[in-house]
Amino acid sequence: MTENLKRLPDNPERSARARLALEGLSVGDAFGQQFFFPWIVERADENCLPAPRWNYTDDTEMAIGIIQVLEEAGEIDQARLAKRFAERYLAEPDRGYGAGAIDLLKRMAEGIHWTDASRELFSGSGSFGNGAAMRAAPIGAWYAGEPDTIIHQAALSAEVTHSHVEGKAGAIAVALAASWAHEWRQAARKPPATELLTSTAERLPKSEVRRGIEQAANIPLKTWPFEVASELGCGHQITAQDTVPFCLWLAAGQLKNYCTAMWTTARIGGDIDTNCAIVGGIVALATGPDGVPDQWRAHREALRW
Ligand code: F2R
Ligand code: MG
Repeated sequence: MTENLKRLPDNPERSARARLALEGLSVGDAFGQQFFFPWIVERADENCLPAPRWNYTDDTEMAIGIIQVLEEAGEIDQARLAKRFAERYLAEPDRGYGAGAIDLLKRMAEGIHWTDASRELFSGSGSFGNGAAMRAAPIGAWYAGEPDTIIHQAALSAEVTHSHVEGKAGAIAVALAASWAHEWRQAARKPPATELLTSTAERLPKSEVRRGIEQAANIPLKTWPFEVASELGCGHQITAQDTVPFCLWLAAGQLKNYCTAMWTTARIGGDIDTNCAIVGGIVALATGPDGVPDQWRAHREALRW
């Protein structure tokens, strides 16, 4: 991939990678969301998938918005992204958006500039929810192999809704991990999976997210995931700090099998749709398109562009 292709809006290779990340993310989001229904949890296992239709949530809505902007503008144009997010929210407000996100998107739709709306959230500290991370895998896929650009573009994408450093760090971490997964798939000699964690952490701004990923890198990938969830958090707080380190640890341990990654993630609990979206977006880039089974894709509702 040459650097001079970066800004061209019409870039089929970048687009195909971003859409593969979206496929993993959206199927994961819709699959994970099923596990909030107790009657589904009771029955579902590897031999009995939750019955269709699997509706997707805000994670997928916002990831589609990101790809639309990348395909139109060739980069994260923040004004365009804010407009897309607000339009998509108004068209379908019941996709399970976070409380701060609803407040923000309503204000943006009313014409308040995104910079003010985003900075004013949570009494002026900005959001550190996991919402910027949940939609970031397509950015890492689009700019795969260009870590400096990924850091810049993922931060731009986060800032529109998550101006807090932790919110931005979560988005950068997921985008870097997605790029790493793509490169891992391409590599003739595969680097060890823990490198997903170490190479991501070393590029992050000083933050709780970074500290959590450094901690995750020291936990053997064969450890019982419930134990790791209790150590790192698994999204019960809906924040980047409480979500991203565990999701990256799960993805590193399940690079070869999308379905196993999804079942493992869903069974842990926590923020299940978002955990599955983050892990799914990364792992799909490691497995390639064949990793996400046709049956799973068919169970997810059709994506509305
Ligand atoms: N939130 C949900 N699901 C529960 C809501 C369901 C919904 N009512 C329905 O069923 O219709 N899911 C989605 O939210 C998460 C992404 O959240 P996002 O976009 O980051 O939102 P928000 O509100 O900005 O942040 C989430 C929470 O984090 C805490 N928080 C963030 N910044 C904070 C700060 N500066 N100070 C203190 N707390 C902060 C708050 O508790 C926020 O509510 C995903 O799970 C997505 O699927
Ligand atoms: Mg959601």
